[in-house]
Amino acid sequence: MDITGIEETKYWEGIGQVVLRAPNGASARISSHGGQVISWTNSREEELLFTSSKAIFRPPEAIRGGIPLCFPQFGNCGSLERHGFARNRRWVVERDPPPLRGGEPKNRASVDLLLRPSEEDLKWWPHWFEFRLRVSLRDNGDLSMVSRIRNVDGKKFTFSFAYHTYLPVSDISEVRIEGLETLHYLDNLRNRERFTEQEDAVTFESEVDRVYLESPDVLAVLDHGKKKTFIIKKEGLPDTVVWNPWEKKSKLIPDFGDEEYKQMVCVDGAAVDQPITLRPGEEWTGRLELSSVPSSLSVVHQPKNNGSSRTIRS
Ligand code: TA6
Repeated sequence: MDITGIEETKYWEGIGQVVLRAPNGASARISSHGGQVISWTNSREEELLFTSSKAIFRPPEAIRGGIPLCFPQFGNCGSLERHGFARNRRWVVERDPPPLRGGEPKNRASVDLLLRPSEEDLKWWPHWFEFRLRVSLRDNGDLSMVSRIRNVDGKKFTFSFAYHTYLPVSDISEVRIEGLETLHYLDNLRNRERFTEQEDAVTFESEVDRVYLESPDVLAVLDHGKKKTFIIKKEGLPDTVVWNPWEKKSKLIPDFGDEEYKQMVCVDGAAVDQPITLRPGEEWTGRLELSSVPSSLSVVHQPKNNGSSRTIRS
């Protein structure tokens, strides 16, 4: 595979990793365990994803950090493991995947990974699928992920999905999320009851575990402490999950440090509230693009007209 900017690292306990490198020195590291992006660094080699110091990088645990892929379900329902099994399976590099609809800009370092269900998976979720993930690194260091899920079964199936994105922050008290104002959300801390966001930004003073519905395709996560803003762009992902476990819940998570809630926030592009149904032969695509820009808190954005035009001044 002669794609510039890609190197496959040696296998460790049978778990391979791929490193993508951009001309500006940015990089992304993807593990075959879970098809998970476990590192994304900028041109100054600063890490732009959070990973717990207690993360376990091998089955049967999902890696606590980076961008776990939650499929075929997000959440805890039925017989499947929480957030589905995709993040806990061995993915393979696909050398010659079917072309992406709409193509992909040239000169990008990218890798394609593929997951198909095992016989064991089919016992728990009896649906044949092909899950193709393309991870790309733009020349400017932005990270792009495209998930394509195809129904290759003889009957329809329904799933929910999330890019469970762990973002590092200076201190959770310095963080505000813009773009979710006025939206309805399901509060996982209050029996998934529906509420309306009253604030002009989401800030954190305690545990937050919410699914914002029909959220815009562009969101901003501002970190005043680092004077940095993450820009999240998504497509095919109507919901946004926001999670910070805060102090009490952190102590109950074995592969998470007691104090680590201060240095992370999950902001997930997701399709959760309205699960997706595919008939045989149909394919769903969910795109996520992350960038990190210098910023101050003086974020100015256009009044939302059709919900899409937003200017973020950095
Ligand atoms: O809403 C996010 C969430 O579902 C939280 O309830 C919390 O469980 C988090 O995901 C982490 O889940 P995990 O299975 O990765 O520990």
